[in-house]
Amino acid sequence: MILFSAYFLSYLIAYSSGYILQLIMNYNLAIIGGSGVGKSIFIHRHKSGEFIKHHILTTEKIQTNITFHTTHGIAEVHIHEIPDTTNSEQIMALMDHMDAVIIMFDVTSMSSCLTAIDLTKLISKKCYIVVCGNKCDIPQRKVMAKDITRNLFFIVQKIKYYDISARSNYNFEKPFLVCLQHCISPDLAFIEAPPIIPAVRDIEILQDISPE
Ligand SMILES: Nc1nc2c(ncn2[C@@H]2O[C@H](COP(=O)(O)OP(=O)(O)OP(=O)(O)O)[C@@H](O)[C@H]2O)c(=O)[nH]1
Ligand SMILES: [Mg+2]
Repeated sequence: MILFSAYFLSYLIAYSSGYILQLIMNYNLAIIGGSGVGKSIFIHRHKSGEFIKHHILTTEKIQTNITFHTTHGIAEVHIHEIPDTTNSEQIMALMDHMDAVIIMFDVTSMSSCLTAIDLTKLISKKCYIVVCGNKCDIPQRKVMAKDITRNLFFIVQKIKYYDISARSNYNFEKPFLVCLQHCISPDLAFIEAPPIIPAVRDIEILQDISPE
């Protein structure tokens, strides 16, 4: 095995059991947003397929690795959950080491949306951003997709926004997909589905208001 790195990417060349050369690309991705918006659950859902109903309070930055099998090879994504949205200097220092950022808010909480807008203003010049409004399975939403896109288009013309639900799996793969498309290639697709265990109960998405 040979390990080296360049421009935030490192490539691990390894022989698989079938003696086929595999290229493993490493990326750092931050997931940041107010407390309780669903960052830990979203990461856990990707890793194990399971949806957890209780709040996993994250008190300090934690790192989790997820492997994605893509049409452009294997991507090892080092996901950094950042629970503190208040320390701008620390956030900006962390962004120096990130290839992309998912800014998450809860569509039932206007204050979490305002935090996401502030974070986008702070980070947008430094890092590629995908903004996600989580919990869109809940019918009593307070923030519509147009509220966030209208505010954010003033800041970043080409910002990507998705309604998502870690519970119902709506647009579940989109945030990681677009980050990897940005890092590797716009035509990248996943070739292996994550191990999704069906949500606790089927929840109908009442409205599809994502811009895409
Ligand atoms: N209905 C619904 N609830 C969700 C969804 N995603 C997460 N939750 C719930 O939201 C709560 C908080 O989720 P966490 O992932 O622990 O939140 P967090 O953003 O990691 O919070 P901190 O670590 O405190 O910053 C939990 O009770 C989850 O079950 C979703 O898509 N829909
Ligand atoms: Mg957490």
